[in-house]
Amino acid sequence: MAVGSLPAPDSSAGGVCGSHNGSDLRIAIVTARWNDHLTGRLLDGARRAYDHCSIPHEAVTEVWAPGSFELPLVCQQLAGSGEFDAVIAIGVVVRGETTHYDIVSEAAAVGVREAASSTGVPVIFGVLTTENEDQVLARAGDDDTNNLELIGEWSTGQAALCLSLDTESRVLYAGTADGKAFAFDAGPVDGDELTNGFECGRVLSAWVAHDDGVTRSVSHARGGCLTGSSTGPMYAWRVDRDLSDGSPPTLARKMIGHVAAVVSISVGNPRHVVSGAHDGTVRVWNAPDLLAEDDEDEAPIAVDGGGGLDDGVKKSECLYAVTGHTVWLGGVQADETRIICDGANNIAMCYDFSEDPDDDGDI
Ligand code: DLZ
Repeated sequence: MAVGSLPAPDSSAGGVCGSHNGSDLRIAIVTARWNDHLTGRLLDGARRAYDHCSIPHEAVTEVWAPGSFELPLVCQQLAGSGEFDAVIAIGVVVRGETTHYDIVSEAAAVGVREAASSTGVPVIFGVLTTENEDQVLARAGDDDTNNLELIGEWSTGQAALCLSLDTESRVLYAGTADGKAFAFDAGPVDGDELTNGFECGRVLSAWVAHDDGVTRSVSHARGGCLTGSSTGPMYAWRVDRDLSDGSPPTLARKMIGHVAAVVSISVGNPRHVVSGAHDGTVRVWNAPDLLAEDDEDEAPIAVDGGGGLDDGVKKSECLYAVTGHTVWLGGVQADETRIICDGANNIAMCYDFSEDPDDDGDI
Protein backbone atom coordinates (compact mmCIF):
# COMPACT_ATOMS: atom_id res chain seq x y z
CA MET A 1 0.00 0.00 0.00
CA ALA A 2 1.47 3.26 -1.08
CA VAL A 3 1.63 5.91 1.55
CA GLY A 4 1.85 9.41 0.17
CA SER A 5 2.11 12.74 1.84
CA LEU A 6 -0.14 15.73 1.55
CA PRO A 7 0.38 19.23 2.82
CA ALA A 8 -1.34 19.83 6.12
CA PRO A 9 -4.98 20.91 5.66
CA ASP A 10 -5.72 24.58 6.00
CA SER A 11 -7.91 24.61 9.10
CA SER A 12 -9.13 28.14 8.38
CA ALA A 13 -10.58 26.92 5.06
CA GLY A 14 -12.88 24.47 6.87
CA GLY A 15 -11.65 21.50 4.84
CA VAL A 16 -11.66 17.89 5.96
CA CYS A 17 -8.57 15.86 5.27
CA GLY A 18 -7.38 12.49 6.50
CA SER A 19 -3.92 11.76 7.73
CA HIS A 20 -1.54 8.84 7.57
CA ASN A 21 -1.00 8.85 11.28
CA GLY A 22 -2.73 5.72 12.60
CA SER A 23 -1.13 5.69 16.04
CA ASP A 24 -4.55 5.81 17.77
CA LEU A 25 -6.31 3.32 15.50
CA ARG A 26 -7.38 -0.27 16.17
CA ILE A 27 -7.44 -2.30 12.97
CA ALA A 28 -8.75 -5.77 12.07
CA ILE A 29 -7.46 -7.53 8.97
CA VAL A 30 -9.44 -10.44 7.57
CA THR A 31 -7.57 -12.59 5.06
CA ALA A 32 -9.03 -15.32 2.86
CA ARG A 33 -7.21 -18.69 3.09
CA TRP A 34 -8.18 -19.56 -0.49
CA ASN A 35 -5.13 -18.75 -2.62
CA ASP A 36 -3.17 -18.23 0.59
CA HIS A 37 0.14 -18.30 -1.30
CA LEU A 38 -1.10 -15.01 -2.79
CA THR A 39 -3.22 -13.56 0.01
CA GLY A 40 -0.29 -14.12 2.37
CA ARG A 41 1.78 -11.76 0.25
CA LEU A 42 -0.91 -9.11 0.42
CA LEU A 43 -1.10 -9.57 4.18
CA ASP A 44 2.66 -9.11 4.43
CA GLY A 45 2.33 -5.89 2.48
CA ALA A 46 -0.38 -4.68 4.85
CA ARG A 47 1.83 -5.52 7.82
CA ARG A 48 4.65 -3.43 6.36
CA ALA A 49 2.22 -0.57 5.93
CA TYR A 50 1.48 -0.50 9.69
CA ASP A 51 4.91 0.93 10.31
CA HIS A 52 4.56 3.64 7.70
CA CYS A 53 1.32 4.74 9.35
CA SER A 54 2.62 4.47 12.93
CA ILE A 55 0.08 1.77 13.79
CA PRO A 56 1.39 -0.30 16.72
CA HIS A 57 1.39 -4.03 15.92
CA GLU A 58 -0.54 -4.80 19.09
CA ALA A 59 -3.39 -2.60 17.78
CA VAL A 60 -3.90 -4.95 14.82
CA THR A 61 -6.00 -8.13 15.01
CA GLU A 62 -5.48 -10.67 12.23
CA VAL A 63 -8.34 -13.03 11.38
CA TRP A 64 -8.59 -15.70 8.69
CA ALA A 65 -11.68 -16.60 6.65
CA PRO A 66 -12.03 -19.70 4.44
CA GLY A 67 -12.42 -17.81 1.16
CA SER A 68 -13.34 -14.43 -0.25
CA PHE A 69 -17.00 -15.43 -0.19
CA GLU A 70 -16.87 -15.49 3.62
CA LEU A 71 -14.99 -12.19 3.99
CA PRO A 72 -18.15 -10.06 4.30
CA LEU A 73 -19.59 -12.04 7.20
CA VAL A 74 -16.38 -11.88 9.18
CA CYS A 75 -15.92 -8.19 8.36
CA GLN A 76 -19.49 -7.49 9.42
CA GLN A 77 -18.92 -9.15 12.80
CA LEU A 78 -15.67 -7.34 13.44
CA ALA A 79 -16.92 -3.95 12.24
CA GLY A 80 -20.07 -4.31 14.36
CA SER A 81 -18.15 -5.30 17.50
CA GLY A 82 -17.23 -1.72 18.33
CA GLU A 83 -13.65 -2.80 18.94
CA PHE A 84 -12.14 -1.57 15.70
CA ASP A 85 -11.81 1.75 13.90
CA ALA A 86 -11.39 0.07 10.53
CA VAL A 87 -11.45 -3.40 9.01
CA ILE A 88 -9.42 -4.55 6.01
CA ALA A 89 -10.58 -7.45 3.81
CA ILE A 90 -7.88 -9.27 1.84
CA GLY A 91 -8.61 -11.90 -0.80
CA VAL A 92 -7.62 -13.06 -4.26
CA VAL A 93 -10.19 -14.30 -6.76
CA VAL A 94 -8.67 -15.71 -9.94
CA ARG A 95 -10.86 -16.33 -12.95
CA GLY A 96 -11.31 -20.00 -13.68
CA GLU A 97 -13.45 -21.86 -16.17
CA THR A 98 -16.59 -21.83 -14.09
CA THR A 99 -18.84 -18.97 -13.01
CA HIS A 100 -17.41 -19.17 -9.51
CA TYR A 101 -15.24 -16.14 -10.23
CA ASP A 102 -18.22 -13.86 -10.88
CA ILE A 103 -20.19 -15.19 -7.95
CA VAL A 104 -17.36 -15.03 -5.43
CA SER A 105 -16.03 -11.65 -6.51
CA GLU A 106 -19.44 -10.03 -6.60
CA ALA A 107 -20.40 -11.51 -3.23
CA ALA A 108 -17.13 -10.23 -1.75
CA ALA A 109 -17.47 -6.74 -3.21
CA VAL A 110 -21.14 -6.24 -2.37
CA GLY A 111 -20.81 -7.88 1.05
CA VAL A 112 -17.79 -5.81 2.07
CA ARG A 113 -19.55 -2.63 1.03
CA GLU A 114 -22.62 -3.60 3.05
CA ALA A 115 -20.51 -4.46 6.08
CA ALA A 116 -19.21 -0.89 5.97
CA SER A 117 -22.51 0.84 5.26
CA SER A 118 -24.48 -1.11 7.87
CA THR A 119 -21.96 -0.54 10.66
CA GLY A 120 -20.52 2.85 9.75
CA VAL A 121 -17.03 1.43 10.23
CA PRO A 122 -14.73 1.69 7.18
CA VAL A 123 -14.16 -1.74 5.63
CA ILE A 124 -11.39 -1.57 3.07
CA PHE A 125 -11.70 -3.77 -0.02
CA GLY A 126 -8.35 -5.45 -0.49
CA VAL A 127 -9.63 -8.22 -2.74
CA LEU A 128 -7.83 -8.66 -6.05
CA THR A 129 -10.00 -10.03 -8.84
CA THR A 130 -7.77 -11.07 -11.71
CA GLU A 131 -7.58 -13.16 -14.86
CA ASN A 132 -4.56 -15.14 -13.69
CA GLU A 133 -1.96 -15.45 -10.95
CA ASP A 134 0.61 -13.35 -12.80
CA GLN A 135 -1.66 -10.35 -12.45
CA VAL A 136 -1.76 -10.95 -8.72
CA LEU A 137 2.01 -11.32 -8.46
CA ALA A 138 2.47 -8.05 -10.34
CA ARG A 139 0.44 -6.38 -7.59
CA ALA A 140 1.67 -8.34 -4.60
CA GLY A 141 5.39 -8.75 -4.98
CA ASP A 142 7.89 -9.57 -2.29
CA ASP A 143 9.55 -7.00 -0.18
CA ASP A 144 8.47 -3.54 -1.12
CA THR A 145 7.42 -4.07 -4.72
CA ASN A 146 3.82 -3.54 -3.66
CA ASN A 147 4.80 -0.96 -1.10
CA LEU A 148 6.37 2.39 -1.65
CA GLU A 149 8.57 3.18 1.24
CA LEU A 150 8.20 6.72 2.42
CA ILE A 151 11.71 8.14 2.52
CA GLY A 152 11.09 11.84 2.63
CA GLU A 153 8.54 14.59 2.65
CA TRP A 154 8.51 18.04 1.13
CA SER A 155 6.16 20.65 2.51
CA THR A 156 4.75 23.32 0.23
CA GLY A 157 2.12 24.68 2.62
CA GLN A 158 -0.41 24.86 -0.21
CA ALA A 159 -1.73 22.28 -2.64
CA ALA A 160 1.12 21.25 -4.93
CA LEU A 161 -0.36 21.23 -8.44
CA CYS A 162 2.69 20.16 -10.40
CA LEU A 163 6.08 18.58 -9.83
CA SER A 164 9.19 18.08 -11.89
CA LEU A 165 12.25 16.13 -10.77
CA ASP A 166 15.63 17.07 -12.18
CA THR A 167 17.47 13.79 -11.71
CA GLU A 168 20.75 15.26 -12.88
CA SER A 169 21.05 18.11 -10.41
CA ARG A 170 18.83 16.39 -7.82
CA VAL A 171 16.31 19.21 -7.53
CA LEU A 172 12.58 18.68 -7.17
CA TYR A 173 10.47 21.57 -8.41
CA ALA A 174 6.88 22.14 -7.28
CA GLY A 175 4.25 24.68 -8.23
CA THR A 176 1.48 25.54 -5.80
CA ALA A 177 -2.05 26.84 -5.69
CA ASP A 178 -0.95 30.21 -4.33
CA GLY A 179 1.26 30.93 -7.37
CA LYS A 180 4.51 29.95 -5.71
CA ALA A 181 7.27 27.69 -6.93
CA PHE A 182 9.66 25.64 -4.82
CA ALA A 183 13.02 24.10 -5.52
CA PHE A 184 13.71 21.28 -3.06
CA ASP A 185 16.75 19.16 -2.47
CA ALA A 186 15.58 15.92 -4.04
CA GLY A 187 17.54 13.77 -1.63
CA PRO A 188 20.01 10.97 -2.14
CA VAL A 189 20.10 8.43 -4.90
CA ASP A 190 21.54 4.97 -4.33
CA GLY A 191 24.96 4.77 -5.88
CA ASP A 192 25.06 8.48 -6.60
CA GLU A 193 28.49 9.74 -5.63
CA LEU A 194 26.93 13.13 -4.91
CA THR A 195 24.78 11.56 -2.21
CA ASN A 196 26.67 13.19 0.63
CA GLY A 197 25.36 16.62 1.38
CA PHE A 198 21.94 16.03 -0.11
CA GLU A 199 19.24 16.49 2.40
CA CYS A 200 15.83 15.32 1.38
CA GLY A 201 13.17 17.93 2.03
CA ARG A 202 15.44 20.96 2.29
CA VAL A 203 14.07 24.05 0.53
CA LEU A 204 16.67 25.43 -1.85
CA SER A 205 14.48 28.24 -3.05
CA ALA A 206 10.87 29.36 -2.67
CA TRP A 207 9.47 32.22 -4.67
CA VAL A 208 6.30 33.76 -6.09
CA ALA A 209 6.40 32.61 -9.69
CA HIS A 210 2.98 33.90 -10.73
CA ASP A 211 1.35 36.60 -8.68
CA ASP A 212 -1.85 36.68 -10.73
CA GLY A 213 -2.79 32.98 -10.66
CA VAL A 214 -1.78 29.50 -9.61
CA THR A 215 1.41 27.81 -10.76
CA ARG A 216 -0.23 25.25 -12.98
CA SER A 217 2.80 23.54 -14.53
CA VAL A 218 6.51 23.24 -13.95
CA SER A 219 9.30 21.61 -15.87
CA HIS A 220 12.94 21.36 -14.94
CA ALA A 221 15.50 22.40 -17.53
CA ARG A 222 19.28 22.55 -17.54
CA GLY A 223 20.13 25.37 -15.19
CA GLY A 224 16.67 25.91 -13.77
CA CYS A 225 13.01 25.47 -14.50
CA LEU A 226 10.03 26.83 -16.37
CA THR A 227 6.71 27.55 -14.71
CA GLY A 228 3.32 28.00 -16.36
CA SER A 229 0.51 30.04 -14.88
CA SER A 230 -3.23 29.42 -14.78
CA THR A 231 -3.59 32.78 -16.53
CA GLY A 232 -1.37 31.96 -19.54
CA PRO A 233 2.16 33.31 -19.02
CA MET A 234 5.14 31.03 -18.71
CA TYR A 235 8.40 32.06 -17.06
CA ALA A 236 11.90 30.62 -17.20
CA TRP A 237 13.96 30.73 -14.00
CA ARG A 238 17.64 30.22 -13.34
CA VAL A 239 18.06 28.12 -10.21
CA ASP A 240 21.44 27.38 -8.72
CA ARG A 241 21.16 24.44 -6.35
CA ASP A 242 24.32 25.55 -4.58
CA LEU A 243 22.69 28.83 -3.55
CA SER A 244 20.68 27.04 -0.94
CA ASP A 245 19.87 29.97 1.30
CA GLY A 246 16.26 30.08 0.06
CA SER A 247 16.79 33.21 -2.02
CA PRO A 248 14.64 33.47 -5.16
CA PRO A 249 16.08 32.48 -8.51
CA THR A 250 16.64 34.95 -11.33
CA LEU A 251 14.05 35.37 -14.04
CA ALA A 252 15.56 34.48 -17.40
CA ARG A 253 12.58 35.01 -19.67
CA LYS A 254 8.87 35.72 -19.75
CA MET A 255 7.04 33.76 -22.42
CA ILE A 256 3.72 35.44 -23.05
CA GLY A 257 1.32 34.03 -25.61
CA HIS A 258 -1.06 31.47 -24.21
CA VAL A 259 -4.41 32.91 -23.20
CA ALA A 260 -5.41 29.89 -21.10
CA ALA A 261 -3.79 27.96 -18.26
CA VAL A 262 -0.45 26.42 -19.25
CA VAL A 263 -0.99 22.81 -18.18
CA SER A 264 2.05 21.14 -19.69
CA ILE A 265 5.62 22.10 -20.55
CA SER A 266 8.15 19.98 -22.41
CA VAL A 267 11.86 20.67 -22.67
CA GLY A 268 12.67 17.34 -24.31
CA ASN A 269 14.16 19.14 -27.26
CA PRO A 270 17.19 21.19 -26.19
CA ARG A 271 16.53 24.00 -28.66
CA HIS A 272 12.82 24.45 -28.04
CA VAL A 273 10.30 24.62 -25.26
CA VAL A 274 6.84 23.29 -26.09
CA SER A 275 3.86 24.25 -23.98
CA GLY A 276 0.27 23.07 -23.96
CA ALA A 277 -2.68 25.01 -22.60
CA HIS A 278 -6.15 24.43 -21.33
CA ASP A 279 -7.74 25.70 -24.56
CA GLY A 280 -5.93 23.05 -26.61
CA THR A 281 -3.24 25.32 -28.00
CA VAL A 282 0.34 24.13 -28.19
CA ARG A 283 3.18 26.63 -28.60
CA VAL A 284 6.80 26.21 -29.56
CA TRP A 285 9.35 28.66 -28.18
CA ASN A 286 13.07 29.06 -28.59
CA ALA A 287 14.59 27.54 -25.47
CA PRO A 288 15.84 30.17 -23.04
CA ASP A 289 19.45 29.95 -21.96
CA LEU A 290 19.34 28.98 -18.31
CA LEU A 291 22.94 28.03 -17.78
CA ALA A 292 23.99 30.54 -15.19
CA GLU A 293 27.67 29.93 -15.82
CA ASP A 294 27.28 31.24 -19.37
CA ASP A 295 26.30 34.70 -18.24
CA GLU A 296 25.21 35.04 -14.68
CA ASP A 297 24.14 38.63 -14.91
CA GLU A 298 22.40 38.44 -18.23
CA ALA A 299 19.25 40.54 -18.47
CA PRO A 300 16.03 38.83 -19.48
CA ILE A 301 16.30 37.74 -23.09
CA ALA A 302 12.80 38.88 -23.96
CA VAL A 303 10.27 40.38 -21.65
CA ASP A 304 6.70 41.14 -22.41
CA GLY A 305 5.56 44.39 -20.94
CA GLY A 306 1.83 44.33 -20.65
CA GLY A 307 0.04 41.34 -22.04
CA GLY A 308 0.82 41.78 -25.72
CA LEU A 309 3.58 40.02 -27.60
CA ASP A 310 6.83 41.80 -28.09
CA ASP A 311 8.91 41.02 -31.15
CA GLY A 312 11.44 38.87 -29.36
CA VAL A 313 8.82 36.46 -28.15
CA LYS A 314 6.51 36.37 -31.13
CA LYS A 315 9.28 35.67 -33.62
CA SER A 316 10.28 32.51 -31.86
CA GLU A 317 6.83 31.15 -31.35
CA CYS A 318 4.61 28.75 -33.31
CA LEU A 319 1.10 27.74 -32.44
CA TYR A 320 -0.70 24.45 -32.91
CA ALA A 321 -3.92 23.08 -31.48
CA VAL A 322 -5.27 19.79 -30.27
CA THR A 323 -8.60 20.42 -32.00
CA GLY A 324 -9.63 22.98 -29.46
CA HIS A 325 -9.58 20.70 -26.44
CA THR A 326 -7.72 20.90 -23.18
CA VAL A 327 -4.24 19.52 -23.45
CA TRP A 328 -4.12 16.82 -20.84
CA LEU A 329 -2.00 17.12 -17.81
CA GLY A 330 1.50 16.21 -18.85
CA GLY A 331 0.24 15.88 -22.39
CA VAL A 332 2.96 17.62 -24.39
CA GLN A 333 6.24 15.98 -25.24
CA ALA A 334 8.83 17.09 -27.75
CA ASP A 335 11.96 15.54 -29.12
CA GLU A 336 14.31 16.82 -31.81
CA THR A 337 11.79 16.55 -34.60
CA ARG A 338 8.31 15.96 -33.25
CA ILE A 339 5.75 17.34 -30.87
CA ILE A 340 3.29 14.87 -29.47
CA CYS A 341 0.30 16.21 -27.61
CA ASP A 342 -2.95 14.73 -26.46
CA GLY A 343 -6.22 16.39 -25.72
CA ALA A 344 -9.25 15.86 -23.52
CA ASN A 345 -11.11 14.69 -26.61
CA ASN A 346 -9.10 11.45 -26.68
CA ILE A 347 -7.16 12.64 -29.71
CA ALA A 348 -3.38 12.61 -29.69
CA MET A 349 -1.59 14.63 -32.34
CA CYS A 350 1.93 14.52 -33.63
CA TYR A 351 3.54 17.51 -35.38
CA ASP A 352 6.78 17.38 -37.29
CA PHE A 353 8.91 20.45 -36.71
CA SER A 354 12.18 19.13 -38.03
CA GLU A 355 12.24 21.73 -40.81
CA ASP A 356 13.27 24.93 -39.15
CA PRO A 357 15.53 26.52 -41.80
CA ASP A 358 16.69 29.63 -39.96
CA ASP A 359 16.69 27.86 -36.62
CA ASP A 360 14.48 30.48 -35.05
CA GLY A 361 11.59 28.24 -34.13
CA ASP A 362 9.45 29.34 -37.07
CA ILE A 363 8.35 26.19 -38.79
C1 DLZ B 1 -14.70 -22.01 -4.29
C2 DLZ B 1 -13.77 -20.86 -4.60
C3 DLZ B 1 -13.26 -20.70 -5.88
C4 DLZ B 1 -13.60 -21.61 -6.99
N1 DLZ B 1 -12.42 -19.72 -6.14
C5 DLZ B 1 -12.06 -18.87 -5.15
C6 DLZ B 1 -11.15 -17.80 -5.40
O1 DLZ B 1 -10.63 -17.62 -6.50
N2 DLZ B 1 -10.84 -16.99 -4.37
C7 DLZ B 1 -11.37 -17.14 -3.11
O2 DLZ B 1 -11.05 -16.35 -2.23
N3 DLZ B 1 -12.23 -18.14 -2.86
C8 DLZ B 1 -12.58 -19.01 -3.82
N4 DLZ B 1 -13.43 -20.02 -3.56
C9 DLZ B 1 -13.89 -20.24 -2.17
C10 DLZ B 1 -15.08 -19.42 -1.80
O3 DLZ B 1 -14.70 -18.08 -1.53
C11 DLZ B 1 -15.73 -19.99 -0.54
O4 DLZ B 1 -14.77 -20.04 0.48
C12 DLZ B 1 -16.26 -21.39 -0.77
O5 DLZ B 1 -17.16 -21.39 -1.84
C13 DLZ B 1 -16.97 -21.88 0.48
O6 DLZ B 1 -18.06 -21.05 0.82
